[in-house]
Amino acid sequence: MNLKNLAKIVDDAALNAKPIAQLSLDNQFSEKEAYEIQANSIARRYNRGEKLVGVKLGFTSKAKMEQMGVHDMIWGRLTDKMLVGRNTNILLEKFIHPRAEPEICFLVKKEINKEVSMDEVKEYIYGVAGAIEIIDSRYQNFKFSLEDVIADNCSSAGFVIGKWHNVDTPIEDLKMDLIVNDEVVQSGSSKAILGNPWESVVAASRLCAQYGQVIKAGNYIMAGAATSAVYLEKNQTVKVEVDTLGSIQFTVQ
Ligand code: OOG
Ligand code: MG
Repeated sequence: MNLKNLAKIVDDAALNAKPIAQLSLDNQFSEKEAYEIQANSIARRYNRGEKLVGVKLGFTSKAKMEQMGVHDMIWGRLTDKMLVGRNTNILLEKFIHPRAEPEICFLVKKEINKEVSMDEVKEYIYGVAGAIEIIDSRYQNFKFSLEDVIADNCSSAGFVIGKWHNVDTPIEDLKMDLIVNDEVVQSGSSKAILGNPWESVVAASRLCAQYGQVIKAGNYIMAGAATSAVYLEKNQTVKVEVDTLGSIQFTVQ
């Protein structure tokens, strides 16, 4: 089994918006190898001119772990091409079967190149914002093992960031609603994210240090969803409202 070949398979699937069979059905690979596949697939994006702009965490809430049937936290990479502007349209045909989920995003102030503790984490962060993540598993029926989803860059496909707020803005227990065409379809609290979304920054620092990934100043860290994700359809207006952080929205065309 060649990890580079598997990386090409997931990358092509993302590029062409064509679903693939789970890699783990025909290949046995470890979690560590899954991260190598991810790194190789993202290297292909860098070769096409995409830039790393941050990292995301996945399965930081019970709601997400239960929805997807997995048991552990994962991390993936965000590139500039995935950043979606607020109030813009996304084209459904660019994705396979996209879903949206409510998140919190952090803007990094000081390079994170080691595991940081909860006591010092705020020194590394410039601001916090509400956010929406668009995930789009490259696997048929959005079904995968933990190794599969890691190899597939944790389903990352897009992210929309709300207005930035000061790092001292309380974010430990904010109501987070996912609203589609004026109907609340998911409702939760930021507390669902590891008990406190700041724990996601600590976890990102630990996981990235473990895999040798530096998180640079100016990069984003997506904390992971507070609720289950919902499928997107044409002509939807998708909005996330995060209590004092405000709302973020986009439309689907
Ligand atoms: C994997 C990505 C999980 C989150 O916020 O928990 C994730 C998936 O659900 O497809 O982004
Ligand atoms: Mg997410």
